[in-house]
Amino acid sequence: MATPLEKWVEEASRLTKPERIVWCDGSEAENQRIIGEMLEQSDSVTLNEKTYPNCYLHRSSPNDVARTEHLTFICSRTKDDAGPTNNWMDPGAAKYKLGALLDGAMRGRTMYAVPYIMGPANSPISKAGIEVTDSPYVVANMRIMARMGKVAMDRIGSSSDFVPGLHSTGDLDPTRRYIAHFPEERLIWSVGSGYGGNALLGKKCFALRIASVMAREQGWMAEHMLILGLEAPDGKVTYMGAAFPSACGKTNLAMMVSTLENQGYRVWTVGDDIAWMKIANDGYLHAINPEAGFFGVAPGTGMKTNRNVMGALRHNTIFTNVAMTPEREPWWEGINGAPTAGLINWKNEAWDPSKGTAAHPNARSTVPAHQSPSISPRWEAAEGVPISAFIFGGRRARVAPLVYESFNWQHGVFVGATMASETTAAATGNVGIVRRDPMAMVPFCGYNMADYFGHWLAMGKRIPHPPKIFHVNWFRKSPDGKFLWPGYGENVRVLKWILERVEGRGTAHETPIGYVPARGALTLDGMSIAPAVVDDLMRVDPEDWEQELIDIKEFFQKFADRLPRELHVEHENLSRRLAPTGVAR
Ligand code: GTP
Ligand code: SPV
Ligand code: MN
Repeated sequence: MATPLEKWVEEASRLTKPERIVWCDGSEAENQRIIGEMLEQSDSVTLNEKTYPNCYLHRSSPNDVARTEHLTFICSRTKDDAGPTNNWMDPGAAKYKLGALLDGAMRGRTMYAVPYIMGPANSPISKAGIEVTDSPYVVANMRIMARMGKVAMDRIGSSSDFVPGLHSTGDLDPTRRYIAHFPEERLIWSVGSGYGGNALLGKKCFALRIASVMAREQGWMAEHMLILGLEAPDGKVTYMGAAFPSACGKTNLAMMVSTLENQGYRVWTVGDDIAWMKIANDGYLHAINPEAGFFGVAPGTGMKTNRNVMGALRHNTIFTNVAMTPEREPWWEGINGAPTAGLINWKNEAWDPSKGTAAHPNARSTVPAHQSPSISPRWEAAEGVPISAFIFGGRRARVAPLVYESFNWQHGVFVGATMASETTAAATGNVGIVRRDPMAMVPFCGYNMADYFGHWLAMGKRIPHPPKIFHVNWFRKSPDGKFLWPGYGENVRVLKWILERVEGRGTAHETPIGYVPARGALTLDGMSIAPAVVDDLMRVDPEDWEQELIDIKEFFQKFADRLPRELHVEHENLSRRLAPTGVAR
């Protein structure tokens, strides 16, 4: 008798009609075979075997270099269940439309059946999935990003407790590209892209869009958050989760090289992109990293900004859309000084500075998590790690101070729900436009965000020891367009203040938007920064915030009656705090 897993793969193959089906076991021998197929079938090369052993460069189609949010759909039964921040398609219509594109899409190709687990194999918080795909590049990446193969087959066995995902690169034509999620069925169909979050279905499609729906139904949380442990001089490690939008610094914060290491402060990495969290018996929210690798942004990463990331990607790494030196080493803007002669750009052409950057701005590396020098000894702990602080943040050239603390959980949910950030190259479209991106989840929430805010509010009531909620902004600029804060390893100074606030120490100054560090509360020794710049970083300008109030109100109106009333209350509270004289607004 066929198992539900076998039956589903059989069904997928009836639709896509591959020449053969290969069930992946995850072994090293199989991996080498699949990399061989990747090198044969796509624009991929082996990098310098001496300096970058077992590393490869894959060049994707130039029209397929980032997530495509306008082609991503939540196919819930009703449009209202997808909500105003998602694209919606009727599930039947989606099956019909994508079905036509998937019909025979794997003719003459191999279908790889990739069973996988999101989370440590022995964790009760983990979940299983299967991805069938016709892309060897996707298989090789899934092997790094998830626990793939036999371990997942053993777990799934004859059960039907897995999330199925059907992926075909199709013809890579963006007019025939769709990433569709069926939340009621817990099903994913993706066609027409071979890139990142569009194609590695365990990541954004399952671990965020489908998992967010499951989490709400089952009383847990699936968030676009890094997980880090901050070690203090006494050796105690405090865990924090931070939600920043795509390409806004999660990987760099999670893997940071602390500039306060000489004072005993050190950062340990548990995860860099996604957190699954459940309330544990100790009354804390416990987090696991559902992923097994990092799919990190390359540009901007160098020995000066992040030695840990650079150390991690020296072996067993797949680079995507980076440039290559004549020595066949990977190269990108920010890696280490000026480009050398003879550089090949990400499109496999001789580099010509007049034709743009050598590496694509969303070029990435796929690295096994355990290769990071900063990996936490508890990163695979079955019970997860207890979270003491949540940190929201984004890219704001203006308005948002370096760091502030919310007054309480409900206010913290308002801070997360009203987050805004300048758009980045992680998704196609304009870069640098400020948009509201609540909890960094706008591209990843699988249901109506008004209900998602309601879920956050409800969780706060259920967690006996809820994390304190903070907001940071590493990207505030001076009027001449320069970053005011050096960022990267210096961000540990902000984490140290957050830790002190969590422990009831650390002095703060109350502002209408929350608590900012009191003068002198932020440890700045060993750093050259003018006191006036620190004041600029902390400034809460009432005029800017009055404009925020207007923008937030407009954003909230999208959700109409479905928005929890607590958020209206918080909007009124902020409005009142900004106008202590009681001027009506
Ligand atoms: P996703 O993988 O898309 O979710 O991105 P992420 O949030 O993990 O962002 P990542 O850490 O990869 O950083 C994105 C870009 O921001 C890179 O070019 C970094 O070099 C840059 N960056 C990260 N942290 C800082 C910082 O503290 N200051 C400044 N100025 N830039 C930063
Ligand atoms: C993001 O865009 O938030 C990423 C990269 O982490 S991708 O996997 O392409 O979604
Ligand atoms: Mn991300």
